[in-house]
Amino acid sequence: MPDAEALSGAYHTLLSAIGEVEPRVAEATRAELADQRSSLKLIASENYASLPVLATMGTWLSDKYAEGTVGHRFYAGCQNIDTVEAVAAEHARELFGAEYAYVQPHSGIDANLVAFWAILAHHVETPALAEHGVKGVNDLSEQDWETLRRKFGDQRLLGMSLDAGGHLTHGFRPNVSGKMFHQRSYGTDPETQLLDYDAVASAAREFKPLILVAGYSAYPRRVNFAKMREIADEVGAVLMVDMAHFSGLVAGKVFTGDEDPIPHAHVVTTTTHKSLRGPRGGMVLASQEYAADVDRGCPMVLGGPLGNVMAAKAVAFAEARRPEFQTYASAVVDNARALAEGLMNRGATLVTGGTDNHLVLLDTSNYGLTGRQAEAALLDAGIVTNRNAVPNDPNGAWYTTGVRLGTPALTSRGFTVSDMDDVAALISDVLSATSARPTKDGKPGKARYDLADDVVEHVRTTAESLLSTRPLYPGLSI
Ligand code: DSN
Repeated sequence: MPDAEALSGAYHTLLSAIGEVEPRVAEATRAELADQRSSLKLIASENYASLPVLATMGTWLSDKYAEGTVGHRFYAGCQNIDTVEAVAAEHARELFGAEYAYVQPHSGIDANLVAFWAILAHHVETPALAEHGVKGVNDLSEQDWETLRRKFGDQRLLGMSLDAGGHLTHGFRPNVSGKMFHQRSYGTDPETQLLDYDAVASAAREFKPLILVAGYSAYPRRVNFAKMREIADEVGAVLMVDMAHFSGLVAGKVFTGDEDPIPHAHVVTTTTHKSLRGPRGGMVLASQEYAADVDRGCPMVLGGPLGNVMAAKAVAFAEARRPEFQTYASAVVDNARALAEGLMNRGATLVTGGTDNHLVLLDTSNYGLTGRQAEAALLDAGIVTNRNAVPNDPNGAWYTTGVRLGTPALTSRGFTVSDMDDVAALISDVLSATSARPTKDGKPGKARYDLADDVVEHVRTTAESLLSTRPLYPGLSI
């Protein structure tokens, strides 16, 4: 770690410079640190980046336009952006053992869009151009271009259903991916709530997708990517894995062999800020076969790459290549298991009956609460979570019947297995003491709830003492 005291001075100077221009922004920035320090952050998709990663984002690398790729830019003077992008990609390839890495995407959605277009380019556009004996789409006649456009819109994608833990970008209607593709979902076994590979295979045989998407944002178990590749190969599909949630566990060598998507998938996407603990952003990893098509990501679907964020990705990947990161990744999983056990020992029902990754999906119906009520009551007590649908959720995606809890952030703060049991006790105290408030016509309410002040007080005080032993950015006096 850098000298936090010296960095404190730098941050004070920075915040007063910001405050001279817009005090409300300086104040909100200070307040965010105070909030993060004083709450139990259990949002499975969040983390705390290191101070070097955060500091790397605040530089003039932000000021340069660099559309294109390393060495092939649409603007002059990109030599330094070339350096940071190449370093980030080199670290990413080494960290994940990938043939090719594209570090420009600004988010997970952007990374998925790049991947979708690369796959469409490779399997739809390139063959069409070859068939017409032309090099680019501009060389096609108007009629042939119309035919190609229809072909783009006629492709199929098979992904995990939202309530089983899939992600919106895996072909669902509220996202552009649902408008780009004909989509079908595979779910989980109704009894075990575990991924049913035979059901995935039958859906793939029947639907014959161009793209089989594996990966999740709320499934508390590991996936066998070797099996998913077998299914993709059998039906001639491209296997795309969205590892946004668990890329830190892949980087940290907790998910290896069949659970490591890199050797099995054609294309892998991720965010860089979740379990991977980097800056907010995205990335695509691919076999060499797809490299040229992925490289067209900007300006195909992305705006100008963020040089400062690519630099921060390079720093974060360098951190993740250190042996300590493997210790961290193992601790994330141990802590999730301890949290799950602590909750179940106190009577909670968890989707799939536990976890073997970084997250736990708690079914709130046991407490007579919707996910929304549980999320809000926990927040009152200083425990930050997010509501999440459970399989076949009777309350839909807005109110839901679950809360998702993840351990990457608290593990970064140094929380241990025994701390996680304390956290489970606090969650259980809050949910057991919360009751759903009925609506005016006496029906069970989905949003409002009652929670006694003394319970809030007790949980907040206990959480504060737990948090004080695991300070966020120790030594940083802001
Ligand atoms: N927002 C991320 C999550 O919370 O899982 C995924 O988009």
